[in-house]
Amino acid sequence: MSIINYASREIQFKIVYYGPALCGKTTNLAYIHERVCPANRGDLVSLATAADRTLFFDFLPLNAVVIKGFVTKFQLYTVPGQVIYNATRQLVLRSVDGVVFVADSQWEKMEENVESFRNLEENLAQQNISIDEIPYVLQYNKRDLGNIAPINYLEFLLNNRRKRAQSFEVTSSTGQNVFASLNAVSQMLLYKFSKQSNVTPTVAPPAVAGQPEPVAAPKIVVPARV
Ligand SMILES: Nc1nc2c(ncn2[C@@H]2O[C@H](COP(=O)(O)OP(=O)(O)O)[C@@H](O)[C@H]2O)c(=O)[nH]1
Ligand SMILES: [Mg+2]
Repeated sequence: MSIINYASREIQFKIVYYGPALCGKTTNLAYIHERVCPANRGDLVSLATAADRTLFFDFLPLNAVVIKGFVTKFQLYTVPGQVIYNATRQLVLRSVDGVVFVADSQWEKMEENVESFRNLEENLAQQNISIDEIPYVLQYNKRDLGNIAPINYLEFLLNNRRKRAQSFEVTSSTGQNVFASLNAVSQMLLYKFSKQSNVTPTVAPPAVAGQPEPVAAPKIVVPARV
């Protein structure tokens, strides 16, 4: 649920990057963090085990669009993907506004992808949220690797609901389509918010270092250099 803070004149949206272990969630956030100019973001907090897996969450507020004088902030979280950390995933999912589901495109990860998506649905249902109500996009990540499933197959497995989600071919280690997917879910959130609150996003200051040109509202970020 978006939070409106009248004192600081901010609206906060929480976006959770969800997916199986090692699918590339932390890599997404690290890339975004690196490319967004420091004035528009906070610190990236990553708690990792010795095995280099996220234990708790990454957190990245991105200042972006101004809605009727309120600055919108996007807080980006990742969940730990391992099955045993379901309690942590439920905690991180609390009050979620939007989801980026990151699937690992490698053939041997299909079962884990499907299981993780099902787990997302279950954990949302615990909060009385249906996956069909919440803005989300799908990422098919690691498209640079050789042993990957074709997009059609991933769509068949993960994007088979009546209302199909936007999906992106991503290589998060190089940043390909990382911002495209973030922009897509952000726009969905802003659109939903505008409809509910009867206000329209107006100004979108450039959020990425080295990109002085204005960004068309309601996009929040654009890819920087390649
Ligand atoms: N080749 C390739 N490796 C990736 C990509 N995205 C992530 N990785 C690697 O996959 C491993 C797990 O990534 P990480 O972001 O920690 O996964 P997480 O558990 O979902 O947070 C790391 O070694 C990353 O460098 C990608 O697009 N291509
Ligand atoms: Mg991680």
